[in-house]
Amino acid sequence: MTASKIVTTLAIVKPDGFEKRLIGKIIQRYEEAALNLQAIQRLVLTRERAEGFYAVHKERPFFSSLVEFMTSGPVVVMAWSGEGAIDKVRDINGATDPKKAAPGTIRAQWGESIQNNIVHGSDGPETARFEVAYFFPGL
Ligand code: FUP
Repeated sequence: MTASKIVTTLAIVKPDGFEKRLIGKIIQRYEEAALNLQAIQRLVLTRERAEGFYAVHKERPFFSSLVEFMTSGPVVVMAWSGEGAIDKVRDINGATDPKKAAPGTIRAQWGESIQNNIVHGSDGPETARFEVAYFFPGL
């Protein structure tokens, strides 16, 4: 038997998702994928905290606009665990560009642009560890 591996990933409802009142629907999608909510917080990111979170993108042309957007309103940060949690959240979220996201995904349904794409999900095990610890150092 293959041993199952429980992992924890970070998901964020971005300011556009908060403004559209999608928090409940987004949580429902992750729960329907048998993921378990480990931690959740509603907060408004400071510029410094948003810059630190997206530090890997700091040389990219979209960085300042992205930080501006992520600090423009409340976000909901959540840690979700389960088998394959990282991939499950990314599959449910859909491709970065809502126009390219598969039908039925969160971004296809509600995203408006590559930047204003409703949700974030960690993109791999290392990123997930960094991102979960960034918001929930106790986990
Ligand atoms: P994702 O892993 O799907 O969140 O996408 P990336 O890590 O490639 O990008 C992180 C965030 O940067 C995206 F959610 C939105 C933003 N971004 C832009 O604003 N413009 C771009 O061209 C690419 C990404």
